[in-house]
Amino acid sequence: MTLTEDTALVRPDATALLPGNDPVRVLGTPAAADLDPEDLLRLYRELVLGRRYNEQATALVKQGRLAVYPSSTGQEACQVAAALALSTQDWLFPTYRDTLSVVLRGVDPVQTLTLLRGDWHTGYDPHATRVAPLCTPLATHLPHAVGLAHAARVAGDDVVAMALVGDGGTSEGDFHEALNFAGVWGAPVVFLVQNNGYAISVPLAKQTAAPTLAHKAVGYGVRGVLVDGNDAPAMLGVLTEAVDRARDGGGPTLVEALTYRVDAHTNADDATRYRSTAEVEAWRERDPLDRLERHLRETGRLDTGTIEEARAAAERMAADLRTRMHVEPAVAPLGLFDHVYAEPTPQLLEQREFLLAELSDDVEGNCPP
Ligand SMILES: Cc1ncc(C[n+]2csc(CCOP(=O)(O)OP(=O)(O)O)c2C)c(N)n1
Repeated sequence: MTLTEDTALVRPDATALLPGNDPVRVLGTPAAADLDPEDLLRLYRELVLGRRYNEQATALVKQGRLAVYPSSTGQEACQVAAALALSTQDWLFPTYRDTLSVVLRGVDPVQTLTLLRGDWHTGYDPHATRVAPLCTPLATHLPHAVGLAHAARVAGDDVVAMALVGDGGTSEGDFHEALNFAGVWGAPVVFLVQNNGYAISVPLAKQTAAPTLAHKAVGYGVRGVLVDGNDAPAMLGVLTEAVDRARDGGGPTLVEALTYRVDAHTNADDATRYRSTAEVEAWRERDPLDRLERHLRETGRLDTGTIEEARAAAERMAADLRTRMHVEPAVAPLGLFDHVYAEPTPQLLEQREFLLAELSDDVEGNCPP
């Protein structure tokens, strides 16, 4: 057998891996009629909650209670579906923009926002919650997700990892290394790329020449799927299928969700400097919450009582978050140095001593170590 023939034997069928030309869409198609009404109502309630959570967190920045908040307004269908597609034993690997997914996985919202308040490395226990810390360096969490998923499989544990990343993050070396390892090992991992059109001010056209971000999977032997990220039922369907496939040994999937960041990158960004109001308005027309609500009303599956109930639950969550975020947290400045390395470096110890000396000089005793 020649080398070429040998290679041909192991080469995956590229056409089976390629994303379809059209993104998967469910709402407004006959397929929508087949969806479980309970699932649709659950999605609706979570979207209402998610929108309110984003509004409240954004307000907390203005009130000085959060240092920064990268909003996921407009991307809630991705956030909700990512959380709902996972089972209890699975792991979520979020970025700074994915706190809504973290909350919907069951992590306390105040603990979720601890990093963005600037109090501590992370406010929740990743092992207990099966949610990795919010990742700020782009894409560095993706190899971690693959490693965890692969290790779980080797150990015989039933675990799938879902790793979230933005369109800009797909240009990072870590993204490519993670895809490569996931493909080679057939790791039970799902990559959800939320393509919201921009990496801060850099539009997608300046980010990549690839026809779609889902195509990036194919070079690594990973399946790529393109989905309308503002269609909540489509998102849930595609992600659930990808998670089930990974769990059954079918290997990794990369899902590219076409969506839009309606707010600025963070409160520190002025988005009017790089995109037009008309563009934002056009995307507001495709708002994931409005679309699902309209669909449910038109098909007679949503009554006023259910809408009011969903909004009231969202208000209760927001009021609780507001009250608890207005309580001054008890911070221990020296804790900054804990958990950074198993064995602290000499430089870290030196910095710790420096801070200790500064704190001891504080005659008012306002900053107890
Ligand atoms: C390794 C690295 N380089 C640069 C940055 C600075 N940075 C923070 S957010 C961001 C844009 C990321 O865009 P994208 O991946 O599309 O995600 P989005 O913020 O739109 O959710 C950049 C460049 C960073 N956090 N990490």
